[in-house]
Amino acid sequence: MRLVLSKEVERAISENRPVVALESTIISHGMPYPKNLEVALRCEEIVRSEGATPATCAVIGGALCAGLDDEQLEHLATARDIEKLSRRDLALASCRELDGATTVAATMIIAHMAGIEVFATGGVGGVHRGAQTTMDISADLEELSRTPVAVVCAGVKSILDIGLTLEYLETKGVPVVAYRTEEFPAFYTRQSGYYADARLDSPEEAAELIAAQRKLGTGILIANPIPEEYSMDGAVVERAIAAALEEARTAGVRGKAVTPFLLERVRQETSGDSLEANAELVYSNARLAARIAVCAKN
Ligand code: PSU
Ligand code: MN
Repeated sequence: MRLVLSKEVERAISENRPVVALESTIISHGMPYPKNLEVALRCEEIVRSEGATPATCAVIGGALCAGLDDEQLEHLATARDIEKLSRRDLALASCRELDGATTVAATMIIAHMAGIEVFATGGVGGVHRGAQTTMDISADLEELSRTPVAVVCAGVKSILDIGLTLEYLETKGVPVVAYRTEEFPAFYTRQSGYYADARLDSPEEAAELIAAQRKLGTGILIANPIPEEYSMDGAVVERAIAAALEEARTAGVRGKAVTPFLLERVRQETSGDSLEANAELVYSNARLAARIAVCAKN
């Protein structure tokens, strides 16, 4: 497998300057065009404005890429034949010289290969509702248990079973910390009814935790709640999610199609409000991740 760093990312890493990885499944499969491209570009801008270098990750022509140019971002945002790639798909995508968007799991792998320790996204995958029978558990959780990259997210959506997701992470030895709150957030809302293992109040504290965790070779989940002014009404979100889950069940959606299907249906059910909230929480995560990356190099 070929790892390709953009010039900018390569230079930042060789000079030991802060770099923040960004994922691409959110671009190709998590948001519609043109919002997806706008969000991808804005995230890079935010990371730069905080003094770090953005490294959006994807697979292009079979190469594992960390750092993309605007043309590549546009390709990921508009082309219809972009595969969704998680850990199990990377080797095949490489052999077949595919173009693909990377999930949290696959982005962590590329980030780690490149020497990047901090990664910002919107939401991570988790244990799906009904996983007791479907066994649908995102490979993101397994990756967090084996790859030392800190993932800044806004918690997980309640399309998942949040309680079981946290149990799974505990079993796998992944620290789950919340930023400036005790509660583990539920993506569109700041509340989930579940607690994180610990609260962090500054990027410095997060950087210190990352340095300590490095010795264990395990990832960290840093949950940064959606900014108050953009958080949604929990009841509205729950209704949309219930409708989406019911539809996925009757349509018999399976495997890696489940998460994109649910995300798209929830977006439609909330008439686009959720898309705005989604964009804002990703910006907030990119900013926090950049601040953490900067502290980690000081
Ligand atoms: N959850 C979101 N938005 C997303 C995803 C999850 O709120 O875009 C994407 C991420 O790329 C995540 C992936 O890594 O879905 C998880 O997919 P799966 O459940 O198939 O592992
Ligand atoms: Mn799945």
